[in-house]
Amino acid sequence: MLNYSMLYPRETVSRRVVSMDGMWKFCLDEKSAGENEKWQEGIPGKEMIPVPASFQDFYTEKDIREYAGDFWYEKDMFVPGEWSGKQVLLRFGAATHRAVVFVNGTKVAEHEGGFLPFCADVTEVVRYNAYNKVVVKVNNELTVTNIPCGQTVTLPTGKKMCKPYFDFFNYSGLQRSVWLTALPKESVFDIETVNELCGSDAKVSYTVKTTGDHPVTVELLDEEGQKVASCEGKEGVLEVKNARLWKVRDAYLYQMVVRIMDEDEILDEYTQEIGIRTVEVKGTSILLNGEPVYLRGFGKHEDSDIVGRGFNIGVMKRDFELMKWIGANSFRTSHYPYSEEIYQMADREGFLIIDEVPAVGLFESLMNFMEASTGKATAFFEKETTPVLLQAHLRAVEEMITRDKNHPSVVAWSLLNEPETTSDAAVPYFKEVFDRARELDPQKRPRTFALVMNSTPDKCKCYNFSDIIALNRYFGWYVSGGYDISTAEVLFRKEMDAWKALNLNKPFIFTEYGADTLGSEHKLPSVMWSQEYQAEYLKMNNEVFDSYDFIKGEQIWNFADFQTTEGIMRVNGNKKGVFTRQRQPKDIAYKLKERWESLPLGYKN
Ligand code: BDP
Repeated sequence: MLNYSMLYPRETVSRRVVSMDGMWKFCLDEKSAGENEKWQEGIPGKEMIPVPASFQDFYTEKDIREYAGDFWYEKDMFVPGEWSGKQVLLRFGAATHRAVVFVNGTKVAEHEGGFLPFCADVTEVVRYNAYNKVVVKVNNELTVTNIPCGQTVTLPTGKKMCKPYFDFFNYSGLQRSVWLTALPKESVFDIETVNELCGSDAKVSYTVKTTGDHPVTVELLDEEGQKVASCEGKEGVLEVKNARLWKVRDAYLYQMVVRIMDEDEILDEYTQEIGIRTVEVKGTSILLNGEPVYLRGFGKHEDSDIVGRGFNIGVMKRDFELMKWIGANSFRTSHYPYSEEIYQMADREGFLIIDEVPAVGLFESLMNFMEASTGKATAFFEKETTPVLLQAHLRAVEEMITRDKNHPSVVAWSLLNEPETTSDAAVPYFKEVFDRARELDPQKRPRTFALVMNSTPDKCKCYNFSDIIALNRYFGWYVSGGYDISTAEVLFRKEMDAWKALNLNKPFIFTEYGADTLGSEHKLPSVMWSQEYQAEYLKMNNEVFDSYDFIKGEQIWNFADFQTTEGIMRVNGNKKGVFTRQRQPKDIAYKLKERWESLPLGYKN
């Protein structure tokens, strides 16, 4: 179990939250000498940088953008005197890929993994009613013992360079919000809920964990703030008469008010937003509240100009507006869990999320996209380091599910993206990851992973772990592109026929399909990279999707153009976006809108 609470910071009668976002001091540590030089007590120089943001795209020096190694942040924080006697925590939304946190020179936390939150308990080290110095040492090197996987090499110049086994830029830093919070000594630590529908009523079973023994009460409020159910005890069932269900693009949220009581006194209060809905897989159907849904939407990235992977509230808003405009109902958080605010927005807007752990690059290749269909084998799960990687992976699964389990928008867990599944060694690894997810999720949501093109029905040893089979397929792009698209279609149908013949009785979805397209290029007749070709590619793929009843969803790659490592296969980034990186539509967006708006929610059921 995690030794810190994953609950999102909220102010209530008993809790205080102060944002630490803004300008922080910043310094690169090329020689990794910071700790010896006592930077934990204060970092050198006067350079300032915004938080949250990736550090890379602010600067004009290529050496900074491509920097691999340690880098440091520093900020002074005032801790109010009236907080003495409370539990004081520093909470980082994420530090990519690993961090050590110091307060007033003392180490207070260490965390591995760049896309999930962690807390430092600073109760004993802070000075009250005074300023305190927070220093964070972050490191962005890629390894094969942590996810996402890659290498870090040393160039002849002596500089280190990251070589990702994945296709997105290795943005890093304090990319999400930092908070200073004060909790009562006895506090709510974790909340779990499970929904059951009974006619027009619903039962919400809950479990609350606290840090003490005082009794717990729970109230459920509707959107008008009216109490609709209540219960006592750390475990119980809230009986909701005439429950308003959380539905696709028609969300309804209840507030669950959890209190720790000492007689009439409230020791702690926490409010958790929940939606009442069920999700399950039955035969080849994905059911929400017992009704079939067909997924239409995107694989996305947290990626935008200037701030890179930094959480950007404006970009988030624009992305949801575009997804509504185009008639999408879902997205996958490829290839890492996103900022918590994005799930909150999806909860409100009624979008379905496939929540993905950062397990990408589990196939040894600097151009995974190019080698994905070559049949290449890299013995990825047979390395000496595999057990270490597995531990990091399991830990990320635990952090993700603990963080995201109460979001009604989260309807499935994606536990890996494009791993190497063709060797027997993958099987025990997969088993541990899939079992752990099942054990940790109180709602037992469907689990999946995205299959690379090498993972064909005859060669993949792991597809049976998935409750929903998710395919990443690029017929007509990496395979038989352009004028040869008719061959691509033949090969595509051949593969789908082979899946069909297996009779798996499971839903299939496409978690990736797409063609790189320059927003500036038109060509009649089409050539690859032109907007005309993107439309032809889409048409062929849609025809294949429509030919198989067991295909229950399509999430095109990608929502928007995004930054990658430079190279001959990428034109300043991956250009498979339906929208440009500036969030303007390419021509294909209008075609998708037409299709998605005309598909019924329960298409093919
Ligand atoms: C797949 C990856 C994705 C890439 C995409 C592509 O899952 O991250 O960006 O293909 O090549 O290999 O565009």
